[in-house]
Amino acid sequence: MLVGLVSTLSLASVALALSPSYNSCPAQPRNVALKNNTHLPDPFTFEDGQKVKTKQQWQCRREELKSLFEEYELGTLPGPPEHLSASLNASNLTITAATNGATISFSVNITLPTTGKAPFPAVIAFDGLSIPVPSNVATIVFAVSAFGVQNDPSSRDVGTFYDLFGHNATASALMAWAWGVGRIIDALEITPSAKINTKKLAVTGCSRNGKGALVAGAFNDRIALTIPQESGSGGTSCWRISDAMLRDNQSTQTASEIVGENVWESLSFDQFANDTDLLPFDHHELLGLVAPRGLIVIDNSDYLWLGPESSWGCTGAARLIYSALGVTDNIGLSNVANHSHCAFPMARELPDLMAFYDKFLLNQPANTDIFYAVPNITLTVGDLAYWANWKVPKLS
Ligand code: MCU
Repeated sequence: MLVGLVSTLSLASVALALSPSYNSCPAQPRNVALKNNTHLPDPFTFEDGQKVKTKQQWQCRREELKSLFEEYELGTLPGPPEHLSASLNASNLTITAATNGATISFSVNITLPTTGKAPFPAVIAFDGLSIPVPSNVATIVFAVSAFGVQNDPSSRDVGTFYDLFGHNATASALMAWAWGVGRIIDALEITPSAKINTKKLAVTGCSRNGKGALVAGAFNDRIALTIPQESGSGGTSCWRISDAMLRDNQSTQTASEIVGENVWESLSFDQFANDTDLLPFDHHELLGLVAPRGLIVIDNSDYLWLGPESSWGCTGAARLIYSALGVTDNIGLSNVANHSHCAFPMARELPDLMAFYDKFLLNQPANTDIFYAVPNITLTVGDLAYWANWKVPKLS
């Protein structure tokens, strides 16, 4: 057995360096007066009515949206633990985190690439990989279902994350995983022998794990590329558009179903299950939290349950946020049907994914102007002008 290499770090002193926070932003509201809105809420208007006109103001609006997502849908994302250490043993990186007198350990499995030069870019894959990864990019498997269990409603507060934070933690399973991703990156940063370039990290997952990959990308600024695959409701679909689909007799997953199925959302989301028009946000803004970083949505319109129309409209609205920031091409959507759930159709979609890997992990120029569906999707439950009924500013 190889002798493990151990690195430790007390994170309290470097917390600021690890997660850039926008100190110049006003205090973020956790509670707002809920208003009925049958459109997707305007990303460019603060809760107090002020307009977002600059990129810097967008950073503050982003902080505001993060707080609202924490309060009303995903639960609180805790800060870094008081202590964190990492030990590398062959391909296993074991991370130990301690805070408030409790300690947890969990391991991720690293497969280094067969070509390329260390330190390597890497894809963090939730519960295993279901997309291709280039031969010069590493893969890091994070067993999310043990970290935040997601079998059914009885999984609430079960898993390694809750062993650390206790049962008063409000974080949903998706938010628990996002916290775990932050700790994996902390561990990689203090473990150069793992040979991973922490400036070139992607996160991916399919289906329920795709919902989680999106949340992890949204809440971790150190992720360069986010790849949610067939994530559906709770992922790249918008709650309001999915409800409109269901009203139109397209049997897709909605908030009213999801709150009873599993623990992907926090309990504070229950109040919106039958009234998503009251939400002060929708998932175009969750996607928008990833901006200006890379984001490619991989979809499959064979399954109505995944809400292909909802994901299409929602990602289209998110693209307007990227446009306002002047980086329209940093978000893509590739929806190719005729294959089973979570099976990646290589021949058609590999070039799309490769373009995003090239641009965001491999420093290669690539055309990421990719936004299409085969077969084509037309919004039947309200077009983009209806859903995104706000003005898109050119942020200075
Ligand atoms: C698309 O992800 C989920 C879906 O939200 C669930 O309703 C269904 O039960 O499982 C899907 C999944 O994770 O499939 C692997």
